[in-house]
Amino acid sequence: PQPVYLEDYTPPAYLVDAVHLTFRLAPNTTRVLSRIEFRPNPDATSRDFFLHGEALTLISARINGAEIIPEVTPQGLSAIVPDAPFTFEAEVEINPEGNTALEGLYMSNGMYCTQCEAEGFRKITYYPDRPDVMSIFTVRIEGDTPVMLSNGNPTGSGAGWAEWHDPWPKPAYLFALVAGDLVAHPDSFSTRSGRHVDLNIWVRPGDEDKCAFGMEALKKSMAWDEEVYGREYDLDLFNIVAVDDFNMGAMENKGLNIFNSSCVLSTAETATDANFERIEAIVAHEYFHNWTGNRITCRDWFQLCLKEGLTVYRDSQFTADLRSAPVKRISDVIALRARQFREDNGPLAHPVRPESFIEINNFYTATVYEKGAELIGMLKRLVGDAAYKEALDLYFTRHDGQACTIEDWLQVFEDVTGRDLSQFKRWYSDAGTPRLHVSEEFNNGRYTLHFEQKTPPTLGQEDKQPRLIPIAVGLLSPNGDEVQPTQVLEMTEARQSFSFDGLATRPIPSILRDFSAPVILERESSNAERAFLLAHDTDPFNKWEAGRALARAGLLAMMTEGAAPDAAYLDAIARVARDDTLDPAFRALALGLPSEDDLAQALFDAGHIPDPQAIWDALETLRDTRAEALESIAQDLYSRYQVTAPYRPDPDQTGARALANAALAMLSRRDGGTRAQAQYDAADNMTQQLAAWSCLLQAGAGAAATEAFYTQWKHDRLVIDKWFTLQIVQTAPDRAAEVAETLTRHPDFTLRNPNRFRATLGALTMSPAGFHHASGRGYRLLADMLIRLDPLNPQTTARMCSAFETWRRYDPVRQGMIAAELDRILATPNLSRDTTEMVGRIRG
Ligand code: B3K
Ligand code: ZN
Repeated sequence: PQPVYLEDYTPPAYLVDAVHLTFRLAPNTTRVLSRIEFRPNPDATSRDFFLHGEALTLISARINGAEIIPEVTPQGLSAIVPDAPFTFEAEVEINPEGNTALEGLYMSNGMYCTQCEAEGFRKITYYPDRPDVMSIFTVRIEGDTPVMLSNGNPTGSGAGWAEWHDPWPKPAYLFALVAGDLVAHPDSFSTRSGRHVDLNIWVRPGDEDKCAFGMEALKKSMAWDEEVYGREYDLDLFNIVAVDDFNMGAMENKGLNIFNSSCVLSTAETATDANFERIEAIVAHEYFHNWTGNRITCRDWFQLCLKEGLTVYRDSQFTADLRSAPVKRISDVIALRARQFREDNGPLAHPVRPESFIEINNFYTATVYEKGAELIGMLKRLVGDAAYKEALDLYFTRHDGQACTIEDWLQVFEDVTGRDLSQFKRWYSDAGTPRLHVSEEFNNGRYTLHFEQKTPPTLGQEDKQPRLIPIAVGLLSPNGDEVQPTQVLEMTEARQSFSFDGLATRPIPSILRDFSAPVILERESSNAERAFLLAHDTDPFNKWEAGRALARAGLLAMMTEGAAPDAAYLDAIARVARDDTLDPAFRALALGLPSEDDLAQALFDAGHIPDPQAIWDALETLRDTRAEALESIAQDLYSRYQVTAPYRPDPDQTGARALANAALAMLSRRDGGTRAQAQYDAADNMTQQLAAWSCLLQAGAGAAATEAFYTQWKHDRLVIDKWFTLQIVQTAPDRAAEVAETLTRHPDFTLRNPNRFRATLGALTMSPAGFHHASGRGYRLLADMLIRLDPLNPQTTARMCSAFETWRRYDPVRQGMIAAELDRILATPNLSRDTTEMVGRIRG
């Protein structure tokens, strides 16, 4: 397969004014009749008529009513067409039941549903399947299912049929159809201009009681977008559907969002606090796409970050507003470093706006989404809140109804502020995470920070020009007072210095507050200074960061110098843990430790070859030592932060449970799991139940709970996913692959459900010491399973390949084993384009 290049973009040859679709649903033989009103695009550079189409059986085609015999290839259809507006009609047959790739029209538990982004519509019918072709859709569905839904508003229905009309022009990737035996959890919302909107969450019968929280999240999102961005909903109906078999989290189809059931269904008994937070964020994210993605969409898929970066940024703002802003920021940065920095630092590194791809589905990445969101945050910090608001208003008015580019996006900021953003644009075009080195000087009351930025070369991008980096800095005096409140320094040069005058003593700097830019800060520091910042920094992010750095430094010393667990860390963390003026959720985060993957990278950066088992051992030693040192504090926290009120997944209860369960994890290392067993037996919600079972497994006392959990929940797919995952992540490294392998033979394991695949194989890759075990068993198992999944579901297979992306940091023996597995995957006959591209890029 040939790559597609951004620079080759040309406007569509024909535009579509209207499209009528009729679906005659049947599991193996669905007929799709289309009538498409085309007109030549005055801006086109060619008059060739080509429609995308894949895995379609063409029954007949007509132009202006006359039957034609088009030229058909596996990619699509071409024909000779009039040099004037014309009507194209086609009838095709497709096989939803046989569609295991979950792209296009497919079936999940007897229910018809669609996933069209990015290029799935071409598996439904012949069409110019590109986001810059926007059109008005009218849809008729014929079938024997009780509920039949599509985008927009219902315009009629009867026995065996339903019709829908969406008045808003949209690209084909936002088309959706759902049909099945579904029940609704209904509600409604009045927009601030008085539009009455019916809201529904559609689920399989039996799941009605799992919708209330998702519905509240939807209403909060609708209100928030009006208040903060001035954006109202624009139809009389908003539907959400929960689907069990889904490749990702959810999809923002116009007026008919389709969700992975794991990202919308919840009850206190079946979902954890973390699940609730994620559901709230994803419901918001998909809803926010109505303006950032649907009303204003992308010109081409290279511009994906235009809608995804902005929408992720908007959903983080929403969560920060509803919950705790510092806790959200810290969690986002943990995730950014774990996924995006890792990606940016390896063979899959690519710019936020990529310049070429083979399979676009492989570019729904942490870089496009999460780094894309960081760029919006930086822009806002650079121009200020007021200008940001003005620029967004201009974006919405200027580009409503259009398919846009990053140039359009940056232009509104330039127009509003008069600033030249060409240097900032490098953040979109250059891959790699900048390293920001800083050193300090203090002379006669003048304190100077010398910065140097460098971005390592990435594939195809050897030399990188300096970027515009907003560096938020504050200064503390040695007694803990803030002598310089946060100020944003704008670094534009490769090396640049900034001075602060009139200081009585040498200050302690707090640099990159709130993580003001997605860079790696390199600075010589001491444990004393880190402990000082953990105690005194007024910036919650940097306060947390100081604790994290202290933990990391101690762990690295344990691994490279054979040092004992660091007393300074234990001391400092004890102080934080018992400081009741601090938010419990913050304290729970502060009690977290750097991940195994984070430590592997830190070792590698320091010139060592990481040993996954040694990393795991060091973490275990530190956890044991800490459990001993903090035992009485943990006892106190565990009893004081029990929630006695009825379960609510709100920030207060969530924070209290997080802290109490962090304490329980420490206590279980001392009491063999007695308290955990008691909590397990008494638990009336999944957060408490899962935390307790996790501690029991860790303490080696989980067997009974493992059985009880399965018996209690075997009827609930989403809870059983947790059952698969937790057993694997809580197994000691030498047995993790074995446990995972055994679970792939469990009767409840299936390759057909992406959630179950991720719950099992994804879980293995989340335990690096188990996955990278010296036996190579983890590598073999993953490769075996990817080879089996690929013919069924290329998208999920390809995504999961990124488990191997860090392979170059390991020793030659491990590298050899991984290379052999990658080659074995690549040598598989008929390997999908998705997986071929991913494994090829990783292998290098
Ligand atoms: N836009 C979809 C993702 C589609 C992924 C296609 N492989 C969900 C989202 O970002 O909201
Ligand atoms: Zn999105």
